[in-house]
Amino acid sequence: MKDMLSPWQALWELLRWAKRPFAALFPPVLSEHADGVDSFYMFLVGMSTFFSLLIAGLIVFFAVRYARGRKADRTRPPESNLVLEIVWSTVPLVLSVVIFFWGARLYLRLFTEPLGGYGEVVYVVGKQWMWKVQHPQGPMEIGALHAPMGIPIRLVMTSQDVIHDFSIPALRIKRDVVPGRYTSLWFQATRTGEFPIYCSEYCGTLHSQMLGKLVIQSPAAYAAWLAQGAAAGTAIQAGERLFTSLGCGGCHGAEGGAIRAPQLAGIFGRPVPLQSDGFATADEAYLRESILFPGRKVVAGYAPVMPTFAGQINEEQMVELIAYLRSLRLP
Ligand code: HEC
Ligand SMILES: [Cu+2]
Repeated sequence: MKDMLSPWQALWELLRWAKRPFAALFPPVLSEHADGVDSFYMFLVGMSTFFSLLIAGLIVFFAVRYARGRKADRTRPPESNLVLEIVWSTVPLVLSVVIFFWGARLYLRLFTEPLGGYGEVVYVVGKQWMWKVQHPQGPMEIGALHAPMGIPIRLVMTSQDVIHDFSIPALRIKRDVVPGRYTSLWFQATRTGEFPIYCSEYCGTLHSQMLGKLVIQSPAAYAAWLAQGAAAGTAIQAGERLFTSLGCGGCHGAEGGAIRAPQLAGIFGRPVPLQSDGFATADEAYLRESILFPGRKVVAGYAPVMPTFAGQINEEQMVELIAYLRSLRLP
């Protein structure tokens, strides 16, 4: 029994084998997720092909067999067939349930934090017509995303203007990038190389030129690249400069200013008690809202005196501020 494949594994092996001749038609496969998506796709195409051929074949078969003038038995037309009805109800039911759970599994994995957490968070800001990528501990890149192989990378994305869509075919991932909110994706590349990035939401005149390249490096090469870029200034450093120049430190400073304001060290990921009862989790969306619309969620025990910074900070500066706040650890 031990050496036998489970039905699931057998199906998996069959799909793997069936995918091979079509590999040239697909983008390169850069992650386990991409491989899983392809298997699912092959299953759907295979199933549709099977039933299309079956139905087309039966149409032709019956058309020929019962064509006018043909000698066929037309005396006892069947009125019902219980077995047939059960079969044609059960088979589609089972198949649609399989499709649902298989698809849901792929989808959920894409939106659930991997065991062991993310290795790094990278901020992506889309704007007409380019991708700006901010590495908290490294440089800002335009139209490129460097990432290490074998490490789960989380992308936190937003747009400066209209809706864009960050799409990396080799990873089989894409997601809308929407002004005014953060969306995220994650991936773990299984090999090194360069792969195209596209915008796949029509976003104006130069949409077709809103391209980028994903550069997957070995962890050592990536660390070297990051360190070299960091020399020219990191997102965290830019965020710290903004924190000073916008006067945030006047209230949130370590010594405490004239106005009592919450300590921001260690804030990221923490539950924050709110004046209006309940808690908010200090994630990227909460920090952004706290800075642009401080009145919406007031921290319990503080007066709503923080001024709004809406209109003073663009989305790139916002992710720099967030990267900085995120880097503040409790002493
Ligand atoms: C005039 C003083 C003042 C200034 C300037 C100020 N803040 Fe605040 N901030 C507050 C106060 C008071 C609160 C708590 C009440 C509230 O939630 O609005 C707060 C709340 C916050 C929170 C939520 C904290 C928590 O514990 O959940 C964040 C994040 C924040 N500020 C960031 C900033 C940043 C970034 C800047 C600069 C761009 C800034 N603040 C400038 C007074 C200030
Ligand atoms: Cu776009």
